[in-house]
Parts: sequence; C-alpha cells; structure tokens
Amino acid sequence: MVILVTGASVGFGAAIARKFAKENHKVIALARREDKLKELQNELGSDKCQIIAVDICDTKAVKNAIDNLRDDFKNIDVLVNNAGLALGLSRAYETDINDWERMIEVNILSLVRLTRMLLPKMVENKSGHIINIGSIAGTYPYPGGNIYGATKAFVKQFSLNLRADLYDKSVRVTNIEPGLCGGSEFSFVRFKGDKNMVDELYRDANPIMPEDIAEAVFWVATQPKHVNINRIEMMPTTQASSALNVYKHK
Ligand code: 8X3
Repeated sequence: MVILVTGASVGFGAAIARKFAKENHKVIALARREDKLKELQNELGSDKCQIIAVDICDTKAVKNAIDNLRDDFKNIDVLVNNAGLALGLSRAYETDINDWERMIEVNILSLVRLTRMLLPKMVENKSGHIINIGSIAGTYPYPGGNIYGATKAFVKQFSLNLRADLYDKSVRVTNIEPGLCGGSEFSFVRFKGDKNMVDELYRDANPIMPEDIAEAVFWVATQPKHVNINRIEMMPTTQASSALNVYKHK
C-alpha cells in the first residue's frame, strides 16, 4: 500500500510512518519541518519513504507536491489525516480568538481540503481509505476544550458522513479517537512551551503512546476489504470522562 500521513515529522505521524514502512508499505510523509522529515526518510529509506515538506494549510503547495510524486508513490491507498493541534486550555470567554481560528484552519480546513483532493482518485480506483485522527475531545466536553473539542466533533461527523457518500464506492473511512497521549508535541504546543504544565499533566499518568495509535491505524487499514471500522476510541487506563460539574451559588 501507499500511505500519505500528514503531520509526519514527530509524534503520532512519525510513529504511523514507521509502522507502515516496517510492514513493507510505502509512506509519503508530509509536514512542515524538512529537517525532521529528512531524518525520518534516512531512517526508513527513500524506496519506502517520500517526503513532502510543506505547510498543510498551503493548499496549492500540497497539491503541487502530490501531483509531482514519484511514479511508485502516485497511487495513494490510504490517507491518514493526522495533522492537527490544540492551542491553549483557557475558558471560552478568555481564549485568544487567533488560537481558535488556527485550530479551525488546521484541524478542519486543511483536513477537508486534502481529503477532497484525494477522494476522486480513490473513488475512480474503487479502493481507498481515509483515516482521520480525531480525539476523545470530540465526544466528551471538558473545561478549556471548547474549540479543540468542536473541531474534533467535526472530524467525527465528517468521517461518518463520508461513509454515507462512499458506502457504494469501496472506499473506507475511519476515525481514530485518542485520549491522553504522551511522546508527542501535542501538549507542549497546547501549553505553548510551558514545560512545567506538560510535566504536571503526564506525571504518573501512564498515557497511551504514539506507537499505540500507530498500531490502531495499521489494524484498521489492514482489515479485509469488506470490513470498515467506523471509529476507535482509545484512552489510557488512567483516564475517564469527567463527572458532570454543578456550580453552587452561595
Ligand atoms: C487530545 C486528547 O485527552 O487531551 O486529543 O483531550 S485530550
């Protein structure tokens, strides 16, 4: 198979790229940071890994790179929409509107554009798989999850609606919904580089790891063709959805 993974320079994306390459599939690794992508390519080998160093939000550059892929990488079987981010954990009335817009731009707009770009060929080939990396935040609300959770709820519903359009086209769609995950830059980005907050969050939490996500992605992609896994929701054993809050007026 040929797999295109976005946000592939570190974390989930790099783990997914490693897993598929290890299982002898070809990986197109897309991300902004060329140095990180080159390291990954050196590790996996250029016969197994092609890199696209672009900003996922630059649709023209993404399209241009995809149109110019090496012949043996041209036929993309699986798109893993992994690129995404959370910015801040402030209450909705205090948050920075630019953070909200950025999350909508990356988590929704860039995902939608790339999916729309690749879908026609999958439909024409009567084969393909869109694997979205959603989040438990798309199902369970929590304070400060506001727009991040809403973007992931979008991704969940978009995945289900894609299924409705593709059930007769042999193209599969899956939403993988992880909870607290370590070993990635996710929380570092969310807390804007505040290492103490990151350390505090993960201390003694035994979170799931990028390799756990990669296993789930690989599993859904390698099910028999007649099987579509709609959703996988995964949390560390130490995490659960929170109790409902009741504020008591004094
Ligand atoms: C991130 C998972 O638990 O931080 O998608 O909301 S969580």
